[in-house]
Amino acid sequence: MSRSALITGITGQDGAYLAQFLLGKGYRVSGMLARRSSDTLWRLNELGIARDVTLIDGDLVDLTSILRALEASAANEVYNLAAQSFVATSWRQPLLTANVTGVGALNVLEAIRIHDRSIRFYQASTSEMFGLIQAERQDEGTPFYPRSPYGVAKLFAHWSTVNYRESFGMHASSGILFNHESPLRGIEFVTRKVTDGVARIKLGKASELRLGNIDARRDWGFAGDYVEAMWLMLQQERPDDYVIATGVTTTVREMCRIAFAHVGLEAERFVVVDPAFLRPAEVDVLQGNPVKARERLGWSARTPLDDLIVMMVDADMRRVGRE
Ligand code: NAP
Ligand code: F7E
Repeated sequence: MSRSALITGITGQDGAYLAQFLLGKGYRVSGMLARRSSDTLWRLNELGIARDVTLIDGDLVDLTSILRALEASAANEVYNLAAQSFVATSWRQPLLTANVTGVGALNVLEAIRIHDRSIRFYQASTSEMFGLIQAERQDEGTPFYPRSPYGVAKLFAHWSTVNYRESFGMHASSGILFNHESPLRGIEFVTRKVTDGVARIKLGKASELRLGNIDARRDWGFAGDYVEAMWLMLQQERPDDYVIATGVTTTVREMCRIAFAHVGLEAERFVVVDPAFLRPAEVDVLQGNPVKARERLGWSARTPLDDLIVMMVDADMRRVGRE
Protein backbone atom coordinates (compact mmCIF):
# COMPACT_ATOMS: atom_id res chain seq x y z
CA MET A 1 0.00 0.00 0.00
CA SER A 2 1.25 3.49 -0.79
CA ARG A 3 2.41 5.71 2.03
CA SER A 4 0.17 8.45 3.32
CA ALA A 5 1.15 11.96 4.37
CA LEU A 6 -0.79 14.67 6.19
CA ILE A 7 0.36 18.24 5.61
CA THR A 8 -0.84 21.06 7.86
CA GLY A 9 -0.53 24.33 5.94
CA ILE A 10 -1.02 22.59 2.58
CA THR A 11 -2.45 25.82 1.12
CA GLY A 12 0.75 27.74 1.91
CA GLN A 13 3.87 28.10 -0.24
CA ASP A 14 5.75 25.10 1.17
CA GLY A 15 2.60 23.00 1.60
CA ALA A 16 1.84 23.25 -2.12
CA TYR A 17 5.40 22.32 -3.22
CA LEU A 18 5.64 19.51 -0.67
CA ALA A 19 2.29 18.09 -1.78
CA GLN A 20 3.51 18.10 -5.40
CA PHE A 21 6.79 16.45 -4.36
CA LEU A 22 5.08 13.71 -2.31
CA LEU A 23 2.51 12.99 -5.05
CA GLY A 24 5.49 12.49 -7.37
CA LYS A 25 6.83 9.90 -4.91
CA GLY A 26 3.51 8.00 -4.99
CA TYR A 27 2.17 9.17 -1.62
CA ARG A 28 -1.48 9.63 -0.83
CA VAL A 29 -1.52 13.26 0.28
CA SER A 30 -4.01 14.85 2.66
CA GLY A 31 -3.95 18.43 3.82
CA MET A 32 -5.55 20.34 6.60
CA LEU A 33 -7.74 23.17 5.38
CA ALA A 34 -8.38 26.03 7.81
CA ARG A 35 -11.43 27.51 6.13
CA ARG A 36 -11.13 31.17 5.18
CA SER A 37 -13.03 33.52 2.93
CA SER A 38 -10.29 34.19 0.38
CA ASP A 39 -9.02 32.06 -2.50
CA THR A 40 -6.99 29.64 -0.38
CA LEU A 41 -6.52 27.03 -3.11
CA TRP A 42 -4.71 29.29 -5.61
CA ARG A 43 -1.31 27.71 -5.05
CA LEU A 44 -2.58 24.12 -5.44
CA ASN A 45 -4.40 25.27 -8.56
CA GLU A 46 -1.26 26.91 -10.00
CA LEU A 47 0.61 23.60 -9.58
CA GLY A 48 -2.40 21.73 -11.02
CA ILE A 49 -2.72 19.38 -8.02
CA ALA A 50 -5.84 20.64 -6.17
CA ARG A 51 -7.80 17.57 -7.31
CA ASP A 52 -5.02 15.13 -6.41
CA VAL A 53 -4.99 15.87 -2.68
CA THR A 54 -7.62 15.24 -0.02
CA LEU A 55 -8.52 18.32 1.97
CA ILE A 56 -9.67 17.85 5.56
CA ASP A 57 -11.23 20.68 7.56
CA GLY A 58 -9.18 21.50 10.61
CA ASP A 59 -7.33 24.13 12.55
CA LEU A 60 -4.09 23.94 14.51
CA VAL A 61 -5.73 25.45 17.60
CA ASP A 62 -8.36 22.67 17.65
CA LEU A 63 -6.75 19.46 18.93
CA THR A 64 -9.80 17.34 18.13
CA SER A 65 -9.74 18.46 14.50
CA ILE A 66 -6.11 17.29 14.27
CA LEU A 67 -7.06 13.91 15.75
CA ARG A 68 -9.83 13.61 13.15
CA ALA A 69 -7.39 14.50 10.38
CA LEU A 70 -4.95 11.81 11.58
CA GLU A 71 -7.75 9.28 11.57
CA ALA A 72 -9.16 10.30 8.18
CA SER A 73 -5.78 10.44 6.43
CA ALA A 74 -4.27 7.31 8.04
CA ALA A 75 -1.01 9.23 7.77
CA ASN A 76 2.38 7.61 8.28
CA GLU A 77 4.09 10.99 8.06
CA VAL A 78 2.88 14.37 9.31
CA TYR A 79 4.44 17.63 8.12
CA ASN A 80 3.51 20.54 10.37
CA LEU A 81 3.83 23.55 8.07
CA ALA A 82 0.84 25.57 9.28
CA ALA A 83 1.64 28.80 11.07
CA GLN A 84 1.02 32.51 11.31
CA SER A 85 4.28 32.91 9.43
CA PHE A 86 4.62 36.64 8.73
CA VAL A 87 7.12 38.11 11.21
CA ALA A 88 5.79 41.70 11.01
CA THR A 89 2.25 40.57 11.85
CA SER A 90 3.49 38.73 14.93
CA TRP A 91 3.93 42.03 16.83
CA ARG A 92 0.36 43.05 15.98
CA GLN A 93 -1.11 39.60 16.78
CA PRO A 94 1.30 38.12 19.34
CA LEU A 95 -1.25 35.93 21.11
CA LEU A 96 -2.66 34.49 17.90
CA THR A 97 0.90 33.83 16.74
CA ALA A 98 1.75 32.09 20.04
CA ASN A 99 -1.42 29.99 19.85
CA VAL A 100 -1.11 28.93 16.21
CA THR A 101 2.64 28.90 15.59
CA GLY A 102 3.69 27.76 19.08
CA VAL A 103 0.93 25.84 20.87
CA GLY A 104 -0.44 24.63 17.51
CA ALA A 105 2.68 22.51 17.00
CA LEU A 106 2.29 21.06 20.49
CA ASN A 107 -1.31 20.18 19.60
CA VAL A 108 -0.06 18.16 16.62
CA LEU A 109 2.55 16.41 18.77
CA GLU A 110 -0.07 15.60 21.40
CA ALA A 111 -2.49 14.32 18.75
CA ILE A 112 0.21 11.97 17.40
CA ARG A 113 1.17 10.81 20.91
CA ILE A 114 -2.48 9.98 21.63
CA HIS A 115 -3.37 8.53 18.21
CA ASP A 116 -0.26 6.59 17.10
CA ARG A 117 3.29 7.31 18.28
CA SER A 118 4.83 5.54 15.30
CA ILE A 119 3.77 8.37 12.95
CA ARG A 120 6.80 10.34 11.79
CA PHE A 121 6.64 14.10 12.46
CA TYR A 122 8.28 17.08 10.77
CA GLN A 123 8.29 20.53 12.41
CA ALA A 124 8.85 23.66 10.32
CA SER A 125 11.43 25.42 12.48
CA THR A 126 13.11 28.58 11.31
CA SER A 127 16.29 30.65 11.15
CA GLU A 128 14.25 33.38 12.93
CA MET A 129 15.05 31.43 16.13
CA PHE A 130 18.69 32.60 15.73
CA GLY A 131 17.49 36.24 15.60
CA LEU A 132 20.25 38.28 17.16
CA ILE A 133 22.90 35.94 15.87
CA GLN A 134 25.39 34.39 18.28
CA ALA A 135 27.73 33.08 15.55
CA GLU A 136 28.68 34.44 12.14
CA ARG A 137 27.28 31.34 10.40
CA GLN A 138 24.45 29.54 12.17
CA ASP A 139 24.31 25.77 12.50
CA GLU A 140 22.49 23.24 14.69
CA GLY A 141 24.72 24.08 17.69
CA THR A 142 24.32 27.88 17.56
CA PRO A 143 22.43 29.32 20.58
CA PHE A 144 19.01 30.82 19.82
CA TYR A 145 18.01 34.46 20.43
CA PRO A 146 14.62 35.13 18.81
CA ARG A 147 13.72 38.76 18.08
CA SER A 148 9.97 38.63 17.40
CA PRO A 149 6.84 37.01 18.84
CA TYR A 150 7.01 34.74 15.77
CA GLY A 151 10.56 33.65 16.62
CA VAL A 152 9.62 33.06 20.25
CA ALA A 153 6.58 30.96 19.26
CA LYS A 154 8.68 28.90 16.83
CA LEU A 155 11.27 28.29 19.54
CA PHE A 156 8.53 26.85 21.78
CA ALA A 157 7.45 24.58 18.94
CA HIS A 158 11.05 23.59 18.24
CA TRP A 159 11.82 22.59 21.84
CA SER A 160 8.45 20.82 22.10
CA THR A 161 9.52 18.70 19.12
CA VAL A 162 12.87 17.88 20.75
CA ASN A 163 11.07 17.13 24.02
CA TYR A 164 8.55 14.70 22.46
CA ARG A 165 11.40 12.92 20.71
CA GLU A 166 13.29 12.54 23.99
CA SER A 167 10.26 11.90 26.24
CA PHE A 168 8.20 9.52 24.11
CA GLY A 169 10.73 8.16 21.61
CA MET A 170 8.77 9.72 18.75
CA HIS A 171 10.33 10.11 15.29
CA ALA A 172 10.07 13.91 15.49
CA SER A 173 12.47 16.08 13.48
CA SER A 174 12.91 19.81 13.06
CA GLY A 175 14.09 21.48 9.90
CA ILE A 176 15.65 24.84 10.77
CA LEU A 177 14.96 26.38 7.40
CA PHE A 178 16.40 29.69 6.29
CA ASN A 179 14.30 31.97 4.05
CA HIS A 180 13.02 30.22 0.94
CA GLU A 181 11.00 31.83 -1.78
CA SER A 182 9.24 31.08 -5.06
CA PRO A 183 6.58 32.42 -7.42
CA LEU A 184 4.11 31.00 -4.84
CA ARG A 185 5.49 33.15 -2.00
CA GLY A 186 2.94 35.32 -0.18
CA ILE A 187 2.89 38.89 -1.47
CA GLU A 188 3.75 40.35 1.98
CA PHE A 189 7.25 38.82 2.09
CA VAL A 190 10.03 40.99 0.76
CA THR A 191 11.19 38.98 -2.27
CA ARG A 192 7.68 38.62 -3.69
CA LYS A 193 6.80 42.21 -2.78
CA VAL A 194 9.84 43.26 -4.82
CA THR A 195 9.23 40.97 -7.83
CA ASP A 196 5.55 41.97 -7.95
CA GLY A 197 6.56 45.64 -7.60
CA VAL A 198 9.11 45.32 -10.41
CA ALA A 199 6.47 43.83 -12.71
CA ARG A 200 4.00 46.61 -11.87
CA ILE A 201 6.58 49.33 -12.50
CA LYS A 202 7.78 47.74 -15.75
CA LEU A 203 4.19 47.40 -17.00
CA GLY A 204 3.31 50.99 -16.06
CA LYS A 205 0.96 50.08 -13.19
CA ALA A 206 3.09 51.57 -10.38
CA SER A 207 5.77 54.23 -10.12
CA GLU A 208 7.63 53.33 -6.91
CA LEU A 209 8.28 50.51 -4.44
CA ARG A 210 8.17 51.29 -0.71
CA LEU A 211 10.33 49.09 1.51
CA GLY A 212 11.69 49.02 5.07
CA ASN A 213 15.23 48.00 6.08
CA ILE A 214 16.99 47.36 2.78
CA ASP A 215 20.32 46.71 4.54
CA ALA A 216 18.95 43.52 6.16
CA ARG A 217 20.72 40.38 4.91
CA ARG A 218 19.11 37.01 4.34
CA ASP A 219 20.15 33.54 3.19
CA TRP A 220 17.57 33.00 0.43
CA GLY A 221 16.90 29.71 -1.36
CA PHE A 222 14.18 28.20 -3.58
CA ALA A 223 11.21 26.57 -1.78
CA GLY A 224 11.04 23.84 -4.43
CA ASP A 225 14.53 22.66 -3.33
CA TYR A 226 13.77 22.90 0.38
CA VAL A 227 10.72 20.60 0.54
CA GLU A 228 12.90 17.67 -0.49
CA ALA A 229 14.97 18.21 2.66
CA MET A 230 11.79 17.93 4.78
CA TRP A 231 11.01 14.55 3.25
CA LEU A 232 14.62 13.34 3.56
CA MET A 233 14.56 14.06 7.32
CA LEU A 234 11.60 11.71 7.78
CA GLN A 235 13.31 8.94 5.78
CA GLN A 236 16.29 8.78 8.20
CA GLU A 237 16.50 5.96 10.70
CA ARG A 238 16.86 8.45 13.56
CA PRO A 239 15.01 11.74 14.02
CA ASP A 240 17.20 14.85 14.31
CA ASP A 241 17.40 18.60 13.65
CA TYR A 242 18.95 20.06 10.51
CA VAL A 243 19.83 23.54 9.25
CA ILE A 244 18.64 23.97 5.65
CA ALA A 245 20.18 26.95 3.87
CA THR A 246 22.28 28.01 0.90
CA GLY A 247 25.17 29.34 3.00
CA VAL A 248 25.13 32.63 1.05
CA THR A 249 23.84 35.91 2.51
CA THR A 250 22.64 38.89 0.44
CA THR A 251 21.15 42.31 1.29
CA VAL A 252 17.59 43.27 0.42
CA ARG A 253 19.19 46.12 -1.55
CA GLU A 254 21.18 43.69 -3.74
CA MET A 255 18.15 41.42 -4.20
CA CYS A 256 16.25 44.50 -5.48
CA ARG A 257 19.08 45.30 -7.88
CA ILE A 258 18.89 41.81 -9.38
CA ALA A 259 15.10 42.02 -9.78
CA PHE A 260 15.03 45.45 -11.42
CA ALA A 261 18.05 44.71 -13.63
CA HIS A 262 16.25 41.69 -15.08
CA VAL A 263 13.70 44.02 -16.73
CA GLY A 264 16.33 46.65 -17.64
CA LEU A 265 15.60 49.08 -14.78
CA GLU A 266 17.74 50.59 -12.00
CA ALA A 267 16.45 49.83 -8.51
CA GLU A 268 17.70 53.13 -7.02
CA ARG A 269 15.27 55.08 -9.22
CA PHE A 270 12.19 53.35 -7.82
CA VAL A 271 12.86 52.04 -4.28
CA VAL A 272 11.69 54.38 -1.50
CA VAL A 273 12.59 53.60 2.11
CA ASP A 274 9.47 53.97 4.24
CA PRO A 275 9.76 53.80 8.06
CA ALA A 276 6.28 52.23 8.15
CA PHE A 277 7.92 48.94 7.10
CA LEU A 278 10.61 48.95 9.81
CA ARG A 279 10.16 46.38 12.62
CA PRO A 280 10.24 46.96 16.41
CA ALA A 281 13.27 44.63 16.55
CA GLU A 282 15.13 43.52 13.45
CA VAL A 283 17.07 40.41 12.51
CA ASP A 284 19.91 42.17 10.70
CA VAL A 285 21.70 39.22 9.16
CA LEU A 286 21.28 35.47 8.72
CA GLN A 287 23.68 33.05 7.08
CA GLY A 288 23.23 29.32 7.51
CA ASN A 289 25.79 26.56 7.61
CA PRO A 290 24.10 23.55 5.95
CA VAL A 291 27.05 21.12 6.24
CA LYS A 292 25.15 18.59 8.39
CA ALA A 293 22.31 18.40 5.84
CA ARG A 294 24.82 17.84 3.05
CA GLU A 295 26.74 15.13 4.89
CA ARG A 296 23.81 13.25 6.50
CA LEU A 297 20.93 13.85 4.08
CA GLY A 298 22.90 14.32 0.88
CA TRP A 299 20.95 17.56 0.42
CA SER A 300 22.17 20.89 -0.90
CA ALA A 301 20.46 23.96 -2.33
CA ARG A 302 20.42 23.89 -6.14
CA THR A 303 19.02 27.30 -7.12
CA PRO A 304 21.21 30.44 -6.92
CA LEU A 305 19.50 33.69 -5.85
CA ASP A 306 19.83 35.26 -9.31
CA ASP A 307 17.94 32.36 -10.93
CA LEU A 308 15.31 32.41 -8.19
CA ILE A 309 14.64 36.14 -8.54
CA VAL A 310 14.50 35.91 -12.33
CA MET A 311 11.97 33.03 -12.03
CA MET A 312 9.85 35.16 -9.66
CA VAL A 313 10.00 38.34 -11.77
CA ASP A 314 9.02 36.37 -14.90
CA ALA A 315 6.04 34.81 -13.08
CA ASP A 316 4.92 38.21 -11.79
CA MET A 317 5.30 39.79 -15.23
CA ARG A 318 2.89 37.13 -16.55
CA ARG A 319 0.47 37.58 -13.62
CA VAL A 320 0.42 41.38 -13.68
CA GLY A 321 0.19 41.30 -17.48
CA ARG A 322 -2.98 39.18 -17.24
CA GLU A 323 -4.68 41.51 -14.72
P1 NAP B 1 2.70 30.27 4.47
O1 NAP B 1 2.72 30.39 2.98
O2 NAP B 1 2.38 31.46 5.30
O3 NAP B 1 1.66 29.09 4.83
C1 NAP B 1 1.13 28.94 6.11
C2 NAP B 1 0.01 27.92 6.08
O4 NAP B 1 -0.53 27.77 7.40
C3 NAP B 1 -1.18 28.29 5.17
O5 NAP B 1 -1.63 27.12 4.53
C4 NAP B 1 -2.23 28.76 6.17
O6 NAP B 1 -3.56 28.62 5.72
C5 NAP B 1 -1.96 27.79 7.31
N1 NAP B 1 -2.54 28.22 8.59
C6 NAP B 1 -2.43 29.44 9.19
N2 NAP B 1 -3.09 29.43 10.36
C7 NAP B 1 -3.60 28.17 10.51
C8 NAP B 1 -4.36 27.55 11.54
N3 NAP B 1 -4.74 28.20 12.65
N4 NAP B 1 -4.70 26.26 11.37
C9 NAP B 1 -4.35 25.56 10.27
N5 NAP B 1 -3.65 26.12 9.25
C10 NAP B 1 -3.27 27.41 9.38
O7 NAP B 1 4.10 29.70 5.01
P2 NAP B 1 5.28 28.97 4.19
O8 NAP B 1 6.21 30.00 3.67
O9 NAP B 1 4.71 27.95 3.29
O10 NAP B 1 6.05 28.26 5.39
C11 NAP B 1 5.66 26.97 5.84
C12 NAP B 1 6.10 26.81 7.28
O11 NAP B 1 7.51 26.95 7.38
C13 NAP B 1 5.53 27.82 8.25
O12 NAP B 1 5.34 27.19 9.50
C14 NAP B 1 6.62 28.87 8.38
O13 NAP B 1 6.52 29.54 9.61
C15 NAP B 1 7.85 28.00 8.28
N6 NAP B 1 9.05 28.59 7.71
C16 NAP B 1 8.99 29.25 6.53
C17 NAP B 1 10.14 29.74 5.98
C18 NAP B 1 10.14 30.45 4.65
O14 NAP B 1 11.13 31.12 4.35
N7 NAP B 1 9.12 30.28 3.83
C19 NAP B 1 11.37 29.55 6.64
C20 NAP B 1 11.38 28.84 7.83
C21 NAP B 1 10.22 28.35 8.36
P3 NAP B 1 -4.25 29.77 4.80
O15 NAP B 1 -3.72 29.54 3.43
O16 NAP B 1 -5.69 29.49 4.93
O17 NAP B 1 -3.85 31.07 5.39
O1 F7E C 1 11.69 39.93 5.47
C1 F7E C 1 13.29 43.21 5.35
C2 F7E C 1 12.72 42.72 6.67
O2 F7E C 1 9.26 39.39 5.57
C3 F7E C 1 13.04 39.72 5.14
C4 F7E C 1 9.22 34.14 6.89
O3 F7E C 1 9.01 33.15 5.91
O4 F7E C 1 11.59 33.93 6.68
C5 F7E C 1 10.53 34.86 6.61
O5 F7E C 1 10.69 35.88 7.57
C6 F7E C 1 13.84 40.97 5.49
C7 F7E C 1 13.59 41.50 6.90
O6 F7E C 1 11.00 37.55 5.76
C8 F7E C 1 10.63 45.04 3.70
O7 F7E C 1 12.83 43.73 7.67
C9 F7E C 1 12.72 45.33 4.15
O8 F7E C 1 14.81 41.89 7.49
O9 F7E C 1 10.63 38.58 3.60
P1 F7E C 1 10.55 38.87 5.04
P2 F7E C 1 11.48 37.23 7.26
O10 F7E C 1 11.03 38.24 8.23
O11 F7E C 1 12.94 36.96 7.18
C10 F7E C 1 11.75 33.28 7.95
C11 F7E C 1 12.90 32.31 7.83
C12 F7E C 1 10.49 32.68 8.45
O12 F7E C 1 10.50 31.69 9.16
C13 F7E C 1 9.25 33.49 8.28
O13 F7E C 1 8.09 32.67 8.39
O14 F7E C 1 13.47 42.01 4.60
N1 F7E C 1 12.39 44.12 4.61
N2 F7E C 1 11.65 45.92 3.59
C14 F7E C 1 11.10 43.90 4.35
N3 F7E C 1 10.30 42.83 4.59
C15 F7E C 1 9.02 42.91 4.19
N4 F7E C 1 8.21 41.84 4.39
N5 F7E C 1 8.51 44.00 3.56
C16 F7E C 1 9.27 45.11 3.29
O15 F7E C 1 8.79 46.09 2.75
